[in-house]
Amino acid sequence: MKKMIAALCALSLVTAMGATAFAADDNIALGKTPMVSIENTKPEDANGSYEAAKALDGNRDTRWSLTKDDTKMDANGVFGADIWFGVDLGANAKIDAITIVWDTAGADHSEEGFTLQYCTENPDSDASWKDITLTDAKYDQEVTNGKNSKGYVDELKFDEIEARYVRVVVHKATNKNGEYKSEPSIWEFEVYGTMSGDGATQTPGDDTQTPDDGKDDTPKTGVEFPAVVAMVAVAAAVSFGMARAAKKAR
Ligand SMILES: [Ca+2]
Repeated sequence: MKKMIAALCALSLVTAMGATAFAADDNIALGKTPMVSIENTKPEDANGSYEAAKALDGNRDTRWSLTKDDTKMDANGVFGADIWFGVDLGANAKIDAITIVWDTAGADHSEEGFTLQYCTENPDSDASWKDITLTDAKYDQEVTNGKNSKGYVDELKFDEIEARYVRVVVHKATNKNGEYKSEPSIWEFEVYGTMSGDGATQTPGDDTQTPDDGKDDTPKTGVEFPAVVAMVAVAAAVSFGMARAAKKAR
């Protein structure tokens, strides 16, 4: 019993620290709530499923993807214009870098291919979103993810801003010359910074911005689980102490 309590206490301490101790270079989008402009209809296949949460799961071998049918031509003949993918960080955060690991298919991953935007409230209104001005950027760095899947990494830096909602708006889902048309797809969308104040706590139930909140969308990090573990550990320790005290008293 003593060992179990000690283990529970140690686990609760470690998990609680993990939930609240943010360093400046943490990916604070990890496990947060995804936001997308159109619902995903790409069916599960041998490589898994493609819901939006797959671009926030910390695994560069799982991805969010639309289908070619989802990706329409707009009135100006631009394929895939204004499709966006984003994240609700759950609270305001100070951020200064975003890394996008694109799939080989889909959007133009270069400077002209997309815009980063942010806001602190009212994400349903386009008027809320402001463009992020980059101060440094490295585009199209080819990488191999697991299972030999290829990706292109864009490392994007900017002066620190405060934001709760962050998104990448795709201008066209083609290559640089507009020749190859394919659906936008992102292996991983990483946002670097620190949560403001008590922002480590994700707003409970605030998933209204997630059109595709499917079965696997549940954020994989957050404070709810450590909090429960801590409460169980404390309760166990208290009851154990009381039992010992009662035993001594006898
Ligand atoms: Ca992933």
